[in-house]
Formats: sequence, C-alpha cells, structure tokens
Amino acid sequence: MKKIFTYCSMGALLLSFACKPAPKLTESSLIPIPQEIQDGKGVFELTSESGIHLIGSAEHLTWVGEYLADHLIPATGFDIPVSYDGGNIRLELAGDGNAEAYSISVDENLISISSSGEAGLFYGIQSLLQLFPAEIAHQNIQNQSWVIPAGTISDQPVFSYRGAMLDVARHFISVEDVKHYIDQMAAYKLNYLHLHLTDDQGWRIEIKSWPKLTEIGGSTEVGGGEGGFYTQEEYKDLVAYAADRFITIVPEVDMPGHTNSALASYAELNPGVNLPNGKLDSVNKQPLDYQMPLRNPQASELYTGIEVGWSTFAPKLEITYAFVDSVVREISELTPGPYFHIGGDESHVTEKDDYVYFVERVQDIVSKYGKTSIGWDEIATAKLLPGNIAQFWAKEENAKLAISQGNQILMSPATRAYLDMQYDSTSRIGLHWAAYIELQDAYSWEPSTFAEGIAAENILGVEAPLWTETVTNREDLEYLCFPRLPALAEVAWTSADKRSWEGFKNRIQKHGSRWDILGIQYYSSPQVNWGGK
Ligand code: TNX
Repeated sequence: MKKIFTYCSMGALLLSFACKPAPKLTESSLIPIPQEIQDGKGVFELTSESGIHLIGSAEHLTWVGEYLADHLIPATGFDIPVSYDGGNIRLELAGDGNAEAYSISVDENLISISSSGEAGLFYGIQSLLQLFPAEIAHQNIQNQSWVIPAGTISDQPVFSYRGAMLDVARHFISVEDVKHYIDQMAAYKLNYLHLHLTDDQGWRIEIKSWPKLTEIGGSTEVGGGEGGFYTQEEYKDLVAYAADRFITIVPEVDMPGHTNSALASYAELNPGVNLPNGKLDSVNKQPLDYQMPLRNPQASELYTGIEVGWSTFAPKLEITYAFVDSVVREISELTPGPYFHIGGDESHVTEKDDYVYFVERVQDIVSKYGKTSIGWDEIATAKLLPGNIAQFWAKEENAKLAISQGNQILMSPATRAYLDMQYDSTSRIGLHWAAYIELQDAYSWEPSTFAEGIAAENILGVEAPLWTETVTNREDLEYLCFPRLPALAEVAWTSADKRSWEGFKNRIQKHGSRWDILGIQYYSSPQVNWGGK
C-alpha cells in the first residue's frame, strides 16, 4: 500500500494553518535533475527562527552563505542570519574529491548541504532554492509557508565545462543584461560564459593600445544601431560578477575571418592592393615573414548586414601578429580563466595555407600569455597545440581531426545546441539554416553518442551559443534562451541514464512559474503544459 505523508504548517499568518499531503523530494522539479534522489519522512519548514550555519573555512564561504540568505529573505520576510555559530541550514565544506559535487540531506529539523568545494556548495544552494515553492523568487513578502520535502540528494556533473555563449558583437548586450543572464546560468549550474566579443559588425572590448577598435569598430551593429562596447573596467566587473557565481568568462576574438570591424578601424590591417608607382608605404617597412606585394591599404567600410565569411585579416603581414599580440595580451591580463577563444570559423576568403599558418601563430601567442586556445572546429585543420580545444559546431570531420591530434572537443552542434535557431517556422525571431529546434530537440540528445568517433573521453563539455543577428533586446534573448538553456544545462550536467524528456517536460513547468515572477519572457513551447498559461 502506498503511504501518503501529510504535514501541517502554520504558514506566515496564523490564520492559514492547513494540512496538506507532503510533497516528495523525488517528485520535485529540479533542473538539472540530480544523479541520486531519495525520499525521507516529513518536511522541513523554513521559519523566522531559521538561520544559515557555515562550517569550514574558505575564501568565499561567507559570500556563499549570504547569497543563500539574499535569495530567501525577500519573499519570506524572515531575518535569516548567516554565522559560524549555528542554524538549521548547514553549509559544510568537508572532504576532498570533485569540488563541484555536493550532497543535501533534509529532515524535519535540519537542512544540510555539504561539498568539498565552494562551487559544490553553491550548486547545492541552487538545488535547495529550486525545492522551495516558485514564489521564493518574489522580491516582496509572500504570506505562505515555505516547506521542502525530506530526503537526500547526491549529485555531481558529467561534464566539467558547461557553457553558454553570448554574441555581443552582432548586437551589443549591456553589462546589466549580461549580469541578468549570468544569474540564470548560475541557477542551472552552468560554469563558463563565452563572450563572442568581435565580429564583422562590431568590436566590443576596449583595447588601450588600439583605441580605434572601439571608437570606430564599436560604433554600430546589425541593422545600423549605435552598437557599444565594454570598457576594460566594465569587462573586469563582469569577470568578477561571474566568478562570484562560479562562472568563468571565456573571451573570444574571432579571426582571421569575421574581422571587418577591426579592418574598418585600422587601414594598415588590410592587405591592400599593389601600388602602381612601386613605393613602399610605412606599414610595408615592417619585417615580413615572406614577401608581400607592395600595397596601399585602405580601411574597409563598417558593416551592418548579416552575411558571413567575406572578411579576413592578412596572414602574410607581420603587423597582423603585432596587432593580435596586443589584443591577446590586454584581454588575457583582464581574464583570470584558463581559456582564450580565437574563433577561426568561416574564413572563406583566407587562402587555406595562410589560414593554417595564421592559426598556428595565433595559438603560440595565446600560449605565450598563459592561456589555452579554444577555436571553432575549423581550427583542427591546423596543427593544434596540446590541450587546445576544438569547438564542434558543424563539421564532424574537423572534430575527428582534432581528436586524431589528441585534442578534446567542446560540443555545440548547431542542430541541437544553437539557441539562435527558430523553434519552428512561426518563431518571431531566429535563423533556421541548421534546423528548427523545439524544446524536445534541444533536450533529447546525448553528447557522447551524438557523432560517431566523438566519445565521452574526447569531450570537455557542452556549450549553448546564442548568436544575435536577430536579437535586439533582453526580451528577444529570453525568448530564444528560455526554456532551451535549462534543457541544454541538463544535457551537460546529468548522465543520460538519469534523464528523460517526459521527466524534463513535467519539471520545466514550475520553472515557467518562476520566470513569470522574475519577469523572464520565455517561449511557452506547446510541448509543455505551462499550467494554464
Ligand atoms: C554560423 S557558428 C556562425 C556565426 C553565425 C551563426 C548564425 C559559427 C562558428 N559561425 O557567425 O552568427 O552561424 O547561426
């Protein structure tokens, strides 16, 4: 016989005393779904007597405790202290092993989250927040009870790199909107934010030694809007904001193609045309690796369309590498994370040999500044440095080339992981050159079996890119990213045997309620019953 536990709660108002069937931990709406969940007996109720008890010592432990308090106080109205002295919500740093793994145990008196690392505690907190009613996301006091089911959770990610990408080049995205996105990434335990900082239509990061990149190259965007860029101070602020939430920024400077904004900013980066009078210009006096025709470089025009593959740096010119060196040096100095993304996609007008030469030299520059290169899958046609990563988006043969060189793959197959693809032919924005990607398509795939020859051990992780040709504001971004971002976060975190579309489809409903409270304007996919919406 099935036993149904009930619980009785006082609620926030004494008048609202009520007994209800106790919720079950195994029926909660966690995304990503944890590896192991077991039901216990009864419920834990958060009350005005609750407090957060920190155990252990680490640089950010207090911050992590305060993060939890900040997410519980506004809706409950309780004054929840954070201390090392006691409290019925325990955050404990203990043991060693995977710093992203965590466990939670809940009984009627105590919630205990433990991990060997602060990141794991942070992920435990994200799970805990999802266990409360969606109303916990309100910024003002809600008169209701705050119970969560008893039981235990034991969890850890399958992939160590769980990423999202924002293309801030096609349309600029403000610091405030990027932070808002980071908050949502954190809720789904994503840990890398790749910023596509440059493209034909815009240069979005201040480079002090080449100031015209942002003065000119940052001055517009797709459709002719005013563009924008991050000062170095703003970029550092983003890096710190993300780091507080255990998210590492991966900066991308896309090259040698997708470079028109730089070519429009500095004439001397253009290959130029032969000079009829045979005179050398000042740029041509630079030492050359191999002979170039005499040239008369002109800056290109700024570009606000959405064609790809028509621009290129000049791989035979030394000034190109002096430029790349300055850019990589300045950005690397601002970026504590291990990776620098060098782009490398769709360089259709770069000679094949020049492309390979360019990628190999740029990898060396990145390595000189202490970073590991990531590049779109085409970079695997060059000789990759050990440890460098190829980001699979289109061509399986490129991914296999990288694997045959002993390098790992970041999985972003455009047919599944591209957040800029339309859901279906009626979607109000988005592209569809790779596929229409409904929620089920974004969810129902497994990185380690997606392509023959790319096995689990070859995969660093999964990343969901948002290209912004059709994305002009936060509402557009949210329409394309929600609910697909959480689907891809679960693909990256949870092992295939623990995931199911049916389960996900049911769990995502509650997240819709949370997004309604947060003002996130998600796409209400017809594949989900959003509960009357
Ligand atoms: C291909 S994916 C591109 C981007 C476009 C995107 C649009 C990749 C490495 N390159 O330049 O923005 O398609 O979906």
